[in-house]
Amino acid sequence: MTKDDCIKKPSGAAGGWGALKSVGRQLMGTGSPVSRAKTLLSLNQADGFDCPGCAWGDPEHGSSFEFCENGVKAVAWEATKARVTPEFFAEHSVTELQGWTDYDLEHAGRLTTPIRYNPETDHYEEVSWQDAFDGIAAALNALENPNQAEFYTSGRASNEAAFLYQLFVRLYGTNNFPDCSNMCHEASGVALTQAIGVGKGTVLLDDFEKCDLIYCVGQNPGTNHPRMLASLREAVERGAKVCVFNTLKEKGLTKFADPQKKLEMLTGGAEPTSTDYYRPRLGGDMAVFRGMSKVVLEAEDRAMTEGRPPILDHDFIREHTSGFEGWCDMVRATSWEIIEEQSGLSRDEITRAAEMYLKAERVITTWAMGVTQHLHSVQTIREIASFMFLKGNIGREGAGLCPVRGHSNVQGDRTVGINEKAPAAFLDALEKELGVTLPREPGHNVTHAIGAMLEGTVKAFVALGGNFARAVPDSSLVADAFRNLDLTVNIATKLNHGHLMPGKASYVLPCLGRTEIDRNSKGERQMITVEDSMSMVHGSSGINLPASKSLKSEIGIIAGMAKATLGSDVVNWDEMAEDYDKIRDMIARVLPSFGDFNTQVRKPRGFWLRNSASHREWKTTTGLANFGTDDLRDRTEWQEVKGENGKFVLQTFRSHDQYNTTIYGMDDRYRGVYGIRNVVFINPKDMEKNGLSDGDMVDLIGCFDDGRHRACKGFRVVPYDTPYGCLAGYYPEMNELVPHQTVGDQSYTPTSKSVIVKIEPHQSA
Ligand SMILES: Nc1nc2c(c(=O)[nH]1)N[C@H]1C(S)=C(S)[C@@H](COP(=O)(O)OP(=O)(O)OC[C@H]3O[C@@H](n4cnc5c(=O)[nH]c(N)nc54)[C@H](O)[C@@H]3O)O[C@H]1N2
Ligand SMILES: Nc1nc2c(c(=O)[nH]1)N[C@H]1C(S)=C(S)[C@@H](COP(=O)(O)OP(=O)(O)OC[C@H]3O[C@@H](n4cnc5c(=O)[nH]c(N)nc54)[C@H](O)[C@@H]3O)O[C@H]1N2
Ligand SMILES: [Mo]
Repeated sequence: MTKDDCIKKPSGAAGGWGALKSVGRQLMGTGSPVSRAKTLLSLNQADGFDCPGCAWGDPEHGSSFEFCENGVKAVAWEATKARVTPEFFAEHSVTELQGWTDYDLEHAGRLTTPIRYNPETDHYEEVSWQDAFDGIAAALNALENPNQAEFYTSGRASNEAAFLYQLFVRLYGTNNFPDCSNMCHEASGVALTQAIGVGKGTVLLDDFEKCDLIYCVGQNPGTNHPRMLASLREAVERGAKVCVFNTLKEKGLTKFADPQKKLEMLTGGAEPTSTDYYRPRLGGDMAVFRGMSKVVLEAEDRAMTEGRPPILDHDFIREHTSGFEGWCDMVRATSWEIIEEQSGLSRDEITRAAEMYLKAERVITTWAMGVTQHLHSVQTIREIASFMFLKGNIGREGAGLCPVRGHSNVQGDRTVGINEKAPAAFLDALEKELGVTLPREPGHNVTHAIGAMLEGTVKAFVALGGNFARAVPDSSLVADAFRNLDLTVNIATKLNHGHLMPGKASYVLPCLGRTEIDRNSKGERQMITVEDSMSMVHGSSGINLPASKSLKSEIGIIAGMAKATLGSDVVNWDEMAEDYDKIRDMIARVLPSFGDFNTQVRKPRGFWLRNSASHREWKTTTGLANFGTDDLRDRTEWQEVKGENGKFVLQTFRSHDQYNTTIYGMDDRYRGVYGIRNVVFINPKDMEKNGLSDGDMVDLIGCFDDGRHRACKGFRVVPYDTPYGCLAGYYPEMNELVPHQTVGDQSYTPTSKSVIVKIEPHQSA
């Protein structure tokens, strides 16, 4: 492919034949298409397995086959026939594998046996499970202090695995629980806990069928939550408004051809997924919502002077909220000038977007990483919540707040205790259950763990899934720190770069995936559970034969490590691993909201984990829903640089062919990019100003001033419909440019959507 073949005009709508073709390719890839098709038919079915693709909810009365390109890719990725065997590791040294791309490592296939790094030969070698467990236990027990170990979790782990893992880690003696959520929706958790007393969304999938307005902010469902497109499209079809705020014009948010609709597929039709589309600047959403609130308050004032009925829900505000007056004063005092400058939208545009709110009775606001990965994300989400309180758009049918989660069980993992500062009530209940004292000192999140690694105070790193070293900011700096560790342990399905930075003792422990049958020693099938973005908890059991006979379930691996490290005096680990019902029983004793967990979860589609805010009960400091208390920032990153002097604000996001650090393929179909990932999307006016032409190769240089040179070299310029001064490019490659020191206020989330960079002509050396 020549340089110019890489970029084409994106054509057609999201979904449709393009998605089906891609699915076909996945099915026809390695392995038998028939068995793959069978696997796909079990996706998100009451008696099948939960799709590892994303955390979007499942419809109550689902069609027989919930189609989604994202899910198909995730399933095909796991169900590959390619295998990484001990022979593979005998052939390739770790140093050699470090030179492979993310794409090539993933495509090597499924891990098959436990392996241990041999520093003398620089190769991984097969090890027995018991030797692995004993080696890990010896290294963990040799540490002076349990706080020298970090226990990372990625959000695919089931409720049962995550609960058992936190039990092990807390009994071992630390609260160091960095997890992927720290880089993801942490700001939603923090802001919603302050505002409504629960760090989760308040809507169910049904509410999308009943609302008359959806604000969809800072997310790209066409790629990342394709099943959400059906909800948006249905909303538009029944006459509801869908108003998008996204820095880029994302294809899925304009039109969607539903592959489940046969006629549409035949006629090549597609229906809109939004009615209104606004493109704010990076980091401009707080200003957008502040502006919309101003419009609502002004409309209320007019209604009052003109003797018309009020627009605000005064009963809700009086009975249910705190801080209304103070917040209103702040909103009124904010000038349109600063709102327009920060948001990049005109007063007219913001007024139009807010007028829908004046008319709507039931409103849902959804958001994802475009909102959560900035310095002032917590304040932005508080502002969104405050705006929603104005008309009581929470805790009633068809209305509410909906952070759209990433990993399929990232929400559940937090619920069952993956939390570096777990609520006291949870720790109290756990202590009562176990009859022991547990550590109370807050542990490390991802940002703290990175800091401790760079300082050299961390000695051991254990990962329940994920790809920490590639997913974090300053990834090569963090990778160097890994090499000084005494112990690294990775529980994983497939090989990734995080496994190739061995410390003194290193193990990779291969586990069963979601799609695979999990049997105990008696041959009985086991089920795990997950919680989706809408707090629905349901069972999941795989249907494929395991990729290798030597695999263990995540639960089996955790139990093995725990037993070897701690013994079985407090918890009978073997018993738990033998029967997951026992883990669920313990979860329900510690977290009463799970009720009769084992019975409830066996009902088709599972059960809803009661959410106090959805019932207008406010478990906040004031006992009420809290209006925001923060003003807009003095200056956003965009205001700092404004695209002047070759400096820009960069967002790092996902292409259509990746799952976080997993690179399925090299295309980004909906954005018209084929065969390459080293691209930077830029506004044509910025190109002109900087003397750049389509196809030029440039270097991106980080501007954070701490003496470290941050660079991504040799990136192709792609003219794109992004606001001037705002660039975009793919993660994880661009993590080299994200400084680990710039993190969200109160959330500690790396600010991956507002990185200040310079563009320079490409220099090859
Ligand atoms: N296929 C696939 N599915 C996935 C994933 C995947 O990698 N691949 N990842 C999963 C995970 S863990 C997560 S967290 C989710 C992520 O789901 P998303 O949040 O959709 O992920 P991103 O690709 O980071 O996209 C961010 C979107 O926000 C917009 N944006 C960026 N900054 C701003 C801003 O300041 N304001 C506004 N209004 N918009 C902005 C971008 O243009 C982009 O459309 O998806 C999950 N599902
Ligand atoms: N610059 C930038 N950085 C970001 C982001 C961004 O938008 N921009 N997004 C952030 C976000 S939202 C997230 S969630 C993180 C993601 O960070 P992580 O969750 O750490 O990364 P993943 O790429 O999802 O992890 C993939 C690996 O998980 C393992 N795996 C897959 N399935 C299973 C399983 O069932 N069990 C086990 N044990 N292992 C499994 C495989 O080995 C695979 O290689 O990255 C964050 N980093
Ligand atoms: Mo995420």
